[in-house]
Amino acid sequence: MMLTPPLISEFDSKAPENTETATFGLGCFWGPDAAVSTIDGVIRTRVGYAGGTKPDPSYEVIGDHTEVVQVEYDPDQLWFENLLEWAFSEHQPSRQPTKRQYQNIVFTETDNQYEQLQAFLDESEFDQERLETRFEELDEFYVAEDYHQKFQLRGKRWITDVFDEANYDAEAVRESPAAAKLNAHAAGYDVDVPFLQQPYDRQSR
Ligand code: MHO
Repeated sequence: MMLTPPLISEFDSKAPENTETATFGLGCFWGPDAAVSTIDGVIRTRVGYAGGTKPDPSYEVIGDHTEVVQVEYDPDQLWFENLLEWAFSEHQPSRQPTKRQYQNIVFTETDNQYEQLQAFLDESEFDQERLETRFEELDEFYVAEDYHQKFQLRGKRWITDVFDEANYDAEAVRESPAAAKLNAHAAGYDVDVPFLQQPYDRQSR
């Protein structure tokens, strides 16, 4: 597979401009960060802390917050309800970790998301009595430290060197649509990464 600076910057420059965000607590945020990027229509991701009251939480001093992934998606390609289906396939709704840091929380950010959540729960077969997953309105999202973002890219020099060559700093990598797809790929998911070219394609013809 060949990755070059122009391939990633071109892919990023073509990202849809109109996006919405959705935020989920689904355990240690490294995992869902990579997993959600496999979905077509997921444009960007970032991990952080939400759900608590402590101002300016950090990984070391998280207070009463929970690790969350924030997903930026294209509403023309994907509905919040599709992300709910994904979120419920990623966790066990009848179990809730005792540690607040890793709890399962579905946040809603708009009335429309709230309505989609109600519709999703009404149609679902979950035993409502045993549903431990929390539902909350998102108050504030605090972005996590750079070293937690796109965690599966850590040590994958064939990817990170190319972002360096393209002059992306840590924040630009975090916000990069290309980095999100590559993060899922690096985690071992079968994800469509349209800008990854097979190096011998041309020669073999
Ligand atoms: N304790 C785990 C989870 C980290 S996650 C960012 C680890 O260090 O691998 O909470």
